[in-house]
Amino acid sequence: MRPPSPSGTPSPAGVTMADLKEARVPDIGHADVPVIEVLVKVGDRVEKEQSLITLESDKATMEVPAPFAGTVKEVKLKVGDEVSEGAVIAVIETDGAAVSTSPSPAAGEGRGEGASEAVKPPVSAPAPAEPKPSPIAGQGVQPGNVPEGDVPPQVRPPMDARIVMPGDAPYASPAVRAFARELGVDIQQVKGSGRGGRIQRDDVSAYVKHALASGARPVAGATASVGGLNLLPWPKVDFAKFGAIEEKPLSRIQKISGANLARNWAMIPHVTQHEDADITEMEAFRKQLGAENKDLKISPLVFQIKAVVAALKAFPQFNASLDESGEKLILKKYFHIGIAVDTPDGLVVPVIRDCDKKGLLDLARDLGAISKKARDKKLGPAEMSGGCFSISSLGGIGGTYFTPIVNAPEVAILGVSKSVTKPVWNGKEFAPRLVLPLSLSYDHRVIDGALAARFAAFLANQLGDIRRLLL
Ligand code: CAO
Repeated sequence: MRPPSPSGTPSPAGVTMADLKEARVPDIGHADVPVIEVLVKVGDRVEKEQSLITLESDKATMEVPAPFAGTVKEVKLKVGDEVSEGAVIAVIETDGAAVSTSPSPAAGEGRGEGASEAVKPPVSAPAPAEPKPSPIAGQGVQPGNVPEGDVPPQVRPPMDARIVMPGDAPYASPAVRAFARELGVDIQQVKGSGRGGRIQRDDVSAYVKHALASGARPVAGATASVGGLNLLPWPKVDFAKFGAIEEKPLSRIQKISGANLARNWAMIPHVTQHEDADITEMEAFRKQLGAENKDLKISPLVFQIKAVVAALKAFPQFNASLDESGEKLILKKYFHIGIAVDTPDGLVVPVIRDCDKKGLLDLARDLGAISKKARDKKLGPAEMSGGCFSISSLGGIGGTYFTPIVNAPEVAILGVSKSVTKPVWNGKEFAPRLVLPLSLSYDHRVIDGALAARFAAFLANQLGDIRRLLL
């Protein structure tokens, strides 16, 4: 019996608005191929070419697309059914446009385009589909998925199913691949839980959930090279099992700086060059300057800023950034220095501008002002941008050397540790000298080791010779 439908109901303009048609399995080159996925259900609206089912032969996985657009009225197959050419997949109520454009070889019989047939009793399946669907250019075999020899030649030309072959490629249907692409997931990374390791939609979802939980990037491609490291997921430990614990959420600053530090550490090939500077004279001068300017805190940092500016002028490659493509170096003609400031909420790096144009006292004032602003949480984004080079001083705290992380897109950073008085050989005897440990981390893509050693030695010379610094 013909199911009730608006089929044949004339529209106000006298055009047929809808009709029930069968979507059938086209010539797939095999008989009795198992259905492994039914991708639509009753009530779904399908577009022409939208996949209806997935079939899986010994050699290939195929998706069978809808030959016309419409609403699914009945699904005739279920997972596990074995089908051959002509089997009815679904009954679809087509819209007016589809009907009016469908060729109708036998007038009134509704034989339409592709492997479809207007519903008429009795519906017998499987039945030979005619006429055969014509191949659609650019569709069907996905490049790289199907080794030429693995698919019987007769399969492809007449077939309207899209084939995905496992081969070396992951075993997944086009719908699952499309889903993975939509989420930016590199399907090569996903482990399939289906039969024979087949990747299912749920596997992709689980992969994304896992990647998000572990903080890893699931995507492939340029920025995805970080995800491409194929890192182990973050260890999931129930710490409470081992003793009392307390949870403390990270501050906003910690979350932001943490994400930046992680990217910079993972993406920049870091090398750290260590050097000692003899700052005996510099320290004597600093104390003198402090005594003369009691209202101002003259931190050793202002001398370091001066020395860094001189070094950046002598080695312009350090006052540079790689552009986004990584193929061009942008050399800067200005000298804005970022200073890492430790605050109760985490690390921030405000920038002191035009350090080349400022004297020691100006720098001392600026440093005092930005570190206070940082600790009072009053720094604006503009005050933390535009830096050329950063200095991270742990000198007030202690320690010998460390490896600071380059503050991208800068290419180098100076770590300063606590100065100590050491016996230093002066050619005749050991003399007590105040020695400042310096740690210069640099982006090895931009800076060679020899250049970094020269930069660090230059810095030490500047700090060691107060006359040079004041020039
Ligand atoms: N060696 C020995 N003593 C040093 C020193 C050094 N390299 N650097 C500073 N000091 C002394 C200072 O002279 C000061 O002593 P006086 O009060 O007797 O003069 C004392 O240590 C405290 O200095 P400070 O650290 O408070 O101040 P600063 O001006 O030297 O530095 C600032 C300012 C904002 C950089 C600093 O307070 C700060 O936040 N440092 C931490 C930066 C940081 O966390 N870096 C890590 C980044 S990576 O996670």
